[in-house]
Amino acid sequence: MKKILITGATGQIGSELTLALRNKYGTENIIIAGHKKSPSNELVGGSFYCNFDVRNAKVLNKIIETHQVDSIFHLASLLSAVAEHKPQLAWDINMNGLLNILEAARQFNCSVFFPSSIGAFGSDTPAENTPQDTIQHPNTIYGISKVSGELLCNYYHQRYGVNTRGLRYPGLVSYKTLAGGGTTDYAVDIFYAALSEQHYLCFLKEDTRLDMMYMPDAVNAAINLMEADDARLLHRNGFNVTAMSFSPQMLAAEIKKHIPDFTIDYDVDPVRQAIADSWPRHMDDRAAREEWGWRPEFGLEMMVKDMLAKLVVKLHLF
Ligand code: AKB
Repeated sequence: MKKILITGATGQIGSELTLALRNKYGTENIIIAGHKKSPSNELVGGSFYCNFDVRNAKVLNKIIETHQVDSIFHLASLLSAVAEHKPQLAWDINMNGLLNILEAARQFNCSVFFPSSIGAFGSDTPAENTPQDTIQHPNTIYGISKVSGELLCNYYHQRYGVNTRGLRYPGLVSYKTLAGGGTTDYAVDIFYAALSEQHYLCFLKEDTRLDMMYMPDAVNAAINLMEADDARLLHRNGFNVTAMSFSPQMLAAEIKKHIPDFTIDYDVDPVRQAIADSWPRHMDDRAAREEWGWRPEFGLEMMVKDMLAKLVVKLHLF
């Protein structure tokens, strides 16, 4: 990877992946793209920033050609809950955006990273130890776009030799940028509420256990997969990766160890609850461990401690 384009750079993953890639590959070699949200000064940090919609293939191709991009981290997409409210728009952005990226990659010989999700599974997938290769019948538009995205990336590799690689991310917890429109967003919101009000009203049921990961591990996973030796990869797209599995009740109990007055109540949102109920509780990520050395650093305890420490500084609560 010499010249890297990151789409969706202002989002939850993008805002941290950009900084990590910049540290590793140099400011001048990172081109960041956002659309709806303005980038912070920290995010731009001397890199070239462009504002464009990934559905605009002409602009995308021009950026890739002008900057001689050879690798694309394609993060721009609508998340599960917001997609359920705007299914046609979600399909348009998630699928046509990806198709434009893959076409550009084919034309300009770029590698592509595509983040899939636990959303690529459905209710008839085994929820415990969810295998790498298993039934994928999601019943959300987000999940359908993710499983289609995995297949499309595989197709571009087989048919055109495009170096596509991707992960199935679980819910991601981070302090720099809020998630937005996802089903697992509660696991970020809860920290802000715990610190500011010592109380959180959760939109998922207390025992809804899902795979989760702290952002530093998510960022490392993306970079390590893209740098992995091609000869070792039996899979390419949709690698299961997980770091922990917890429910709102379990997360609240861990936060309470640090904020003893913290309490949680539940006001369940039926749309997000139905989505969560169709997702795995714990994926088997052995393929990622064996094929490119996946190994997460953060478990629940370490993550909660780090999140609280970082947010205390961010929110000036000391
Ligand atoms: C969401 O909740 O939509 C995402 C995801 C798990 O893909 N965080």
